[in-house]
Amino acid sequence: MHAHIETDRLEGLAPLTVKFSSQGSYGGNKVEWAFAPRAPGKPAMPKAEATTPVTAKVFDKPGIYEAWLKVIGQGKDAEAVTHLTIRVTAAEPPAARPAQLAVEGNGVEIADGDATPATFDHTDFGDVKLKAGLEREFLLLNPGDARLNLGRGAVTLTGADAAEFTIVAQPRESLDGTASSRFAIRFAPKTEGERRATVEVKAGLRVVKFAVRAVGTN
Ligand SMILES: [Ca+2]
Repeated sequence: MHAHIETDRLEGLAPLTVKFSSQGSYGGNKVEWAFAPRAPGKPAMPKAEATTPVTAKVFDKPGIYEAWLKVIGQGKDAEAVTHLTIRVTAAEPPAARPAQLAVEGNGVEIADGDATPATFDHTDFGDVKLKAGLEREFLLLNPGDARLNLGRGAVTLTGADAAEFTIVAQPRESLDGTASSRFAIRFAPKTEGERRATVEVKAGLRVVKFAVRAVGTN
């Protein structure tokens, strides 16, 4: 009597499915399969999980396992047992996402190239009294995993009326993965009327540009 295990693999990433066959065994007319984490010493075969010549087992978690086969014949003590080791390793963690640049106003993402200022994302400052001025905060985010390097003075203003808008607070010079930092723009009208400017946020080659608008009122 002889017990012999054939497998399609002996190791792999979790969850690992392994096919087992008792082909090569002889002298018996029944088989039993059992699987358990490898234990020190001389462990006994655990409770049978399958009784077919061919079976499959899914090892969900990383670890070292023993697969057991018992071949059972007729008569007392007519059996043979063997086991082999299956190694299941942890799946690779997902690849780190590169640094990314995103801007939010009032909790709403402002898309790169947005040329239509709106009150709901604070890009439209609305009516602002002469000499009063109004400050609006924006959030700069790095939704990636790698560090985002902004450098000094990452936020700039351009456009015909840029002189009436001022960056009063710059974001931090670098943002770790998933970190954020605020910046603020102040509008202080010199005369009545609509004013427009373009905000540019730059982090290396990554740029987000969007329009802001305000109206000076008496
Ligand atoms: Ca818009």
